[in-house]
Amino acid sequence: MAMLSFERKYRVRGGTLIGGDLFDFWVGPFYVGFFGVTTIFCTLVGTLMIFYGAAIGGTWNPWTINIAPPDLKYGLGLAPLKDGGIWQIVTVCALGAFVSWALRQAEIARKLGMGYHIPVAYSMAIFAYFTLVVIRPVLMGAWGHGFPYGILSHLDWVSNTGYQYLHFHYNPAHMLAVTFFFTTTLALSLHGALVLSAINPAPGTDVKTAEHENTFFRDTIGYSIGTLGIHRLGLFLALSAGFWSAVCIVISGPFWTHGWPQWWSWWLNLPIWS
Ligand code: 07D
Ligand code: 07D
Ligand code: U10
Repeated sequence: MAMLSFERKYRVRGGTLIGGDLFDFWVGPFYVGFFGVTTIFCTLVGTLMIFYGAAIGGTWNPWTINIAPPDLKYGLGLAPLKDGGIWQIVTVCALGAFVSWALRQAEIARKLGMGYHIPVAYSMAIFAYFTLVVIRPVLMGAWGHGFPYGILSHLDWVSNTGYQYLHFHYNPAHMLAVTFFFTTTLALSLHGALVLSAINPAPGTDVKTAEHENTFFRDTIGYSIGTLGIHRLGLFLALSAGFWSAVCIVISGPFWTHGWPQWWSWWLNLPIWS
């Protein structure tokens, strides 16, 4: 079906989760919907607060702008605006915008009669962020454990937090997350390369089919996961990377306070060695 006639067929009202027909329209290429409005609203307020924080923060250098979380002394309470309150408002706006975006994806999927795979997948990223700025700080008793909003300052936070546990690479959940990230890129490069090699061959040669793709991997490694299977695997790998990332940081502090290398002493303490 030509794109234009397809668009005429699906760009119709219905399928919204909330708001009925109220925001059920498009602006240029963008679907609006109730959650498009809440996305725009939260993004605007959050961005304005970042600009306000930058204005009183003494630098307009984009790399060094820093919106810091409150001092630990404020615990889980509200902090004064200029002493971490901006960070708290930005966090609420960010969560509002991210969740709105996921729900807007869900509405668009409903309109198109598609599955909810994309909003579910994106929710894993939101979950990782939520773990960093809500779940872990709440478990540790202070918003000050969240990470600061700034391009370089958030890197400082990651490095400092890592070294608080001496050697973050020894965190077993971090190992799993890193391995899933690496495997995701391996899978995507194999998949991208395989598809291009089959359906975009040299000029003058025939386009190949899924049979060729299956056969390539049977010949190489003895097994082909199949054309649908590779997408299931890719989604699983990527979601696992995000999931184990959230796990690796939420256990650091709330459930393990020593250095991560020490965690492995269970291995040396196994009775089989004595
Ligand atoms: C390519 C899609 C496009 C998205 C982009 C990001 C902003 C921030 C805000 C000045 C893959 C847009 C950026 C809106 C501007 C202000 C206040 C996605 C693509 C281009 N990080 N991080 C980056 C965020 C955390 C870490 C870059 C966000 C955790 C390390 C960018 C979050 C930890 C490195 C960025 C977040 C952590 C980075 C490129 C939220 C563990 C780098 C991101 C909301 C996860 C790299 C200077 C990218 C870099 C980098 C954004 C959280 C670690 C600025 C929005 C606290 C080690 N992070 N990050 O391409 O170059 O993502 O940093 O959680 O080396 Mg980060
Ligand atoms: C949180 C981003 C969510 C984003 C959202 C969307 C916008 C809109 C708009 C573009 C989770 C935002 C959207 C703003 C933009 C437009 C238009 C993603 C998030 C919702 N580490 N480490 C990880 C590696 C070391 C440490 C995760 C590798 C050191 C700490 C991952 C190495 C020490 C933390 C990872 C390495 C250390 C991590 C990050 C190598 C430092 C975390 C991915 C090769 C000395 C963080 C949940 C992630 C984490 C994390 C990888 C090294 C510390 C597995 C490969 C040894 C403290 N590290 N790390 O989580 O788990 O993405 O966060 O050395 O907190 Mg690590
Ligand atoms: C994949 C695929 C595949 C494809 C694909 C893709 C995966 C096989 C078929 C897709 C992949 C790619 C295209 C490759 C590149 C992608 C990446 C590398 C990923 C990273 C992406 C980016 C960096 C791009 C990011 C861009 C974004 C997020 C777009 C930004 C847009 C907006 C912010 C607008 C969003 C619109 C909204 C929220 C609603 C509509 C709103 C408006 C138009 C604005 C006007 C507002 C209103 C009308 C609402 C009113 C607002 C109110 C009332 C608030 C007022 C408040 C006040 C305070 C005033 O597998 O198949 O190929 O292509």
